[in-house]
Amino acid sequence: MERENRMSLLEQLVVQAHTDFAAATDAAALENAKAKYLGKTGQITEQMKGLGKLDPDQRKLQGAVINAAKEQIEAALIARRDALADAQMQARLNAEAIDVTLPGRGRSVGGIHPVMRTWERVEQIFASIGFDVADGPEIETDWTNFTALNSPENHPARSMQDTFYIDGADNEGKPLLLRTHTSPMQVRYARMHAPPIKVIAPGRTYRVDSDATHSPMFHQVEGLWIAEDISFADLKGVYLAFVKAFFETDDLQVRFRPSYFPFTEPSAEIDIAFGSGPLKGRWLEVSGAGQVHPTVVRNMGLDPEKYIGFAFGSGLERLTMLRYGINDLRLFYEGDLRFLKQFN
Ligand code: 2NL
Repeated sequence: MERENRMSLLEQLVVQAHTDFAAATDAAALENAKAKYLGKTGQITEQMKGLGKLDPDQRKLQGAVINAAKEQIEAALIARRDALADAQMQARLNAEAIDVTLPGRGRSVGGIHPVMRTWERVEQIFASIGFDVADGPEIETDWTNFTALNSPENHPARSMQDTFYIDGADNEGKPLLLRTHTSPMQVRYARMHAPPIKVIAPGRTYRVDSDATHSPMFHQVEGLWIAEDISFADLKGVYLAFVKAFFETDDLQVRFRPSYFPFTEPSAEIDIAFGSGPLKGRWLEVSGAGQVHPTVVRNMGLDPEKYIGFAFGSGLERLTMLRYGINDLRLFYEGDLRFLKQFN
């Protein structure tokens, strides 16, 4: 009688385990359900523990019966585990369904910004005529950006309205600022190299200025040539060679028009005029230039009685606009791919 009861209890456990396993909809729930039967204090385990109290004959019989039930529960568990794993895989396959008929995405390739193209082109051309390329800090000291370049102490360029100042100061307590031109790099370079010096300094520059024709960040290239025996004619020759290479034509003229800069004396604006093409015959301003002021030569650590310097500065945006016929500076900074893709 007792045996019959136990058997029916085991049968009930098997049926109950099937039901519980079926009700488990994920792996964690299934393992919890498993513990109820096969865990340390699970019902099948408890049945096993009870065997010790039986006499040997009964223990053998009853043991076999419990084992059979245990095996059925284990089989049900494995079947349910497999079913859950299959269902999970199926769900994943559905979610990650790949439509092999879709075209490939391809790898999108970045392009070079037109101003950077000009930058690279300018470096390449000047390198080919013997100029070194110098690169330096965009955060500058008041001395290298202004004082060394003969900028008067009370000049408006030094005001907060025209120059971006940085919180903090250099180790002499002087203000730090975003360079307003790349000439401070020329000063640094000249102080580190012995003449003859032939160098260009291209790079980002910053001014508090923002409208249709001015950007607070823009690019410049400045050139510096210091030697014992050069003249304006040499500067003119180099600049003419540069613009001919840059604009890929010999059919152009260059003229120097008197102007003023604090760091050069005398100073000039350089204009060019194409002999053909859409801009034919119009004088176009492309650069400032001049003989480096004796004070600036001295600030470079050189004797102005011995050395003569010539320098020029051009806007890379301006050169780019002339080369490609771009009529609005703002196009460079908007990141509109319809514009940018035309240069790649
Ligand atoms: C401009 C003005 C110019 C220079 C740049 C220069 C650099 C040193 C010494 C003397 Cl280290 N001069 N650079 C000279 C004359 C004109 O450019 O605003 N150009 C767009």
